[in-house]
Amino acid sequence: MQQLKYKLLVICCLLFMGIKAQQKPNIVFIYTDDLGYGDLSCYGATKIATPHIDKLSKEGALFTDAHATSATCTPSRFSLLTGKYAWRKSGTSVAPGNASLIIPTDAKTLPDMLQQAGYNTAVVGKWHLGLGPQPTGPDWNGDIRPGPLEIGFSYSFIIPATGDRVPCVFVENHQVVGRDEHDSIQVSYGKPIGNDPTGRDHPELLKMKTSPEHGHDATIVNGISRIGFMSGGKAARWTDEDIADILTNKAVDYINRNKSNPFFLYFSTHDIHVPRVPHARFAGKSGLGARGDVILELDATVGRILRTIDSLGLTKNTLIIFSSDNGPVLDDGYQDEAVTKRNGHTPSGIYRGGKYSNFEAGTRVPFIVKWPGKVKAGSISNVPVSQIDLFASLSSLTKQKINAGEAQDSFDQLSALLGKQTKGRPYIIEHAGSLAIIKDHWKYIEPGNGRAYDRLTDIELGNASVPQLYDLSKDPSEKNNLASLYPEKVKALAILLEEIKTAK
Ligand code: NG6
Ligand code: CA
Repeated sequence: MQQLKYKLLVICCLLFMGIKAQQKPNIVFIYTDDLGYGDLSCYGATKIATPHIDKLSKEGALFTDAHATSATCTPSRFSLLTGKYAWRKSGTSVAPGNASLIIPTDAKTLPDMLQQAGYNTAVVGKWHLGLGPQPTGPDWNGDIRPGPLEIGFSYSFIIPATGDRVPCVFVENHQVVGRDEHDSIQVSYGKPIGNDPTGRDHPELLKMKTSPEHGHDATIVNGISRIGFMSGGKAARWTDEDIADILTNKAVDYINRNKSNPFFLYFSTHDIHVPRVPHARFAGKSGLGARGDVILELDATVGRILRTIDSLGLTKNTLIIFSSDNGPVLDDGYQDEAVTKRNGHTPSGIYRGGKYSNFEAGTRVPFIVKWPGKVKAGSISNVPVSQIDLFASLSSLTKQKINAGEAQDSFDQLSALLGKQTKGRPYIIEHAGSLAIIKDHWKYIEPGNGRAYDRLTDIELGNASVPQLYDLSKDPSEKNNLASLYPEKVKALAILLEEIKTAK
């Protein structure tokens, strides 16, 4: 009898532990590249329809005041994964394709924290945070480490940098996929290397012309010239048309493999970044040129991820967050008809600027959160939120402690991120050529010596030698600089920004 009672107790405990383990929600973070505030129909786009992402928003909360930390990729991703603003650390601006890993392996990262909480963690897609040791960078022909696996990911399948940078190969865990020891990969961001034709010398070989003066005219891979020189690794080189499918397949496989345990998938799609090369299924389908076509491709990708989660019965227990690493750009180096076929589409929505800009469109991005039963379906949240807070908020969700010195800039904003109408972040910091701070709808951009306008991308960068102050509640498009009218406001915001900058 005693023995039977004991057995029953053990069974109950095991069952209880099983239920508890299952209760931890899976977390899927879909991080798109260069998708603008106005690029989705759920955010008001009328020239393009994104039904799958719209569905995600109808089933969750759509945020109107959500921000990437920076107006380019590398610093936004650094901040997201470390909970520390990239501008606090030098060497975190847009990384070349052969950069060393810029996240220190001894720093506590978001995936470290989730691993500690019992999650299997994966990155699938664009990395762009460097690989390999300082100062040599990665050994493309050997073991590539440190990289994602050394900073908290259990599995990785990545594009090392961006599609427009060499080497044009995927890296799975520590190895280049399809590596051939008889055809070693060499990469150079200085002197030309190898005998592959370049876009500069052989424009007749290109299937997509580069824009004049942009630097995308080095080694040609798949008929597209890139930033940087590459030789060898012929069997490993990607075909751009297939990238979205390959990444989505890897993400789907990962979800399938981990359906019985809590997982965190950082799914970092390459669409909408240049070069924009849609699969034939999407080519010409948007009427807006390649940029519109890859938005459709991204939308289909999101649809597949949602269907996978559904078909495995994981929907209820999966928190999905969808966002972008920075704002939009039309001409980022290739003549892909993004400009000529624009047809009135406004990637930045009502906001001024775009990628690279201090103005709102640089960092104000789409942000959608779905978690059935926890986030009200079809809700819209206007509270200010920032991607820097995912670290502390997900720590709070998974009941992990953040120690002193870890994730110093990340606040627990879980309730705001789950769409509860709390106040949201007390202030937002934006980072492009200068730093800007928004508090209570007042935005201050600190003076700097950067250019006001970039001719190549046709983007207003928002740099000025004088302080700028905008009242976003009345002037969301930042047309009227009110700094000289409200010097006290300028002073107060400048002091607050300075305090945050110097905080240890
Ligand atoms: C810029 C590239 C641009 C893009 C960007 C990185 C030039 C002139 N422009 O330097 O094409 O690659 O870096 O984009 O080279 S990001 O989204 O990864 O930050
Ligand atoms: Ca980007």
